[in-house]
Amino acid sequence: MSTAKALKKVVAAVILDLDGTLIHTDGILSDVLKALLLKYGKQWDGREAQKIVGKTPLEEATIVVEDYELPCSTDEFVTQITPLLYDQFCNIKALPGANRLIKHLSDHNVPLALASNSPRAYVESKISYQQGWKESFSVIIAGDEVRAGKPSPDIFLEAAKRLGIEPSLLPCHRGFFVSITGADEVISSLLDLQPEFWGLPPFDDWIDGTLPLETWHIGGPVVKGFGRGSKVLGIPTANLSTKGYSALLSEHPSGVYFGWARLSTQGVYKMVMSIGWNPYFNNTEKTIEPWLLHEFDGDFYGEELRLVIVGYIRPEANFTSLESLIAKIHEDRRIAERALDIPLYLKYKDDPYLKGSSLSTGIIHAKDVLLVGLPALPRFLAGEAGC
Ligand code: ADP
Ligand code: RBF
Ligand code: MG
Repeated sequence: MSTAKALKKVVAAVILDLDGTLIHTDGILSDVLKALLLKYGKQWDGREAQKIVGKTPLEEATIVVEDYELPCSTDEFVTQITPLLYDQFCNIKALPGANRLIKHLSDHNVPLALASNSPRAYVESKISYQQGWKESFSVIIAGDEVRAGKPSPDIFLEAAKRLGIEPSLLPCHRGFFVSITGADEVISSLLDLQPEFWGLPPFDDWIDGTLPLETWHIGGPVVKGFGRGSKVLGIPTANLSTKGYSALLSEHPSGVYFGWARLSTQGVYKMVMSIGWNPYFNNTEKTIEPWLLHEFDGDFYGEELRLVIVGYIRPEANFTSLESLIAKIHEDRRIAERALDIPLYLKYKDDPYLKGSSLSTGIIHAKDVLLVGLPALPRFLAGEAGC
């Protein structure tokens, strides 16, 4: 029996985290905190966003009240922020890959639980705006339904109990933990999760090395980059400024994408692009770098460039040599070039955004996906789930 088949037999359930895993909560949380802190004459600088996503309201309030030295108690802060948050839950977007994962697991009858540190009422409200989610989870467990929230294992133990599975199969004992923060498998987004790696049914929506996405747009004048695309790699990239795109960039994960590009005076071209930190070069800034798959006579800095992103190829990676980075980018080019001839992707060559006048935008990160009931781990997530 293959390892995957052997694993499949022992997968009992999947437990998913909500905030930052399935939904993009940072955005609304930042907006609400910004508005509330202004009332206290303070300016929200966004640094705490990562620190507080996934915490209980009281934990969140404690961090903000202390960090910003607010003249109110944490309870008062919770009372003030709660209605503001409720008003915004309808605006929280599902993270890329979330709907796909939930539908896939539920179509394959994999028992699914949602375990969130948020209070029950928040969880119910947040997921009520996400179509089909409530019915997909056989167990929903919230922070106020257990003695201690994550990182304590209580919430997982309770989820296991309600799912009717052996607590010994939990990650804190024998299962696996998939996370962006360091675990058995570290992924930068749900788009990179390979269920078959964990003995779960594989996704069947990849087409010739590409994953179709709900399209999103980005545009602006071509700006100067580090000047090494053409010079060092022989691969020119028409960089777009990330200014004004922070929400979009926090919503979509770093990685290699492809789609169509319009240069205002020249036409529409196939493109493959990298969004991220360029780990090979250790950049300290995120860049948006489309490579237009066409030979141009010269540069076109300053010209307006619009992109419609139609699919995903792979996460950003580091490489042991410049040659292997270049070879991989050329492989990305071949994949994109071929895929864009498929009607599914070809049709977006006519996307109104490429012609229209308004510049709108539309980017992930996954945190914790708990795969319960897999065999013992060689290396365990000490501290991750508090076990
Ligand atoms: P920089 O670091 O300034 O972005 P690059 O070497 O990556 O430098 O790219 C330089 C410029 O090359 C782009 O901004 C664009 O004006 C031009 N260019 C020429 N051909 C292409 C192409 N096929 N795709 C993208 N940019 C191109
Ligand atoms: N840089 C990386 O460090 N890792 C990558 O995986 C990576 N993939 C890329 C894929 C494509 C399609 C393109 C166009 C660029 C990629 N780059 C990657 C970015 C490359 O390092 C960058 O364009 C140059 O450093 C020029 O700034
Ligand atoms: Mg460039």
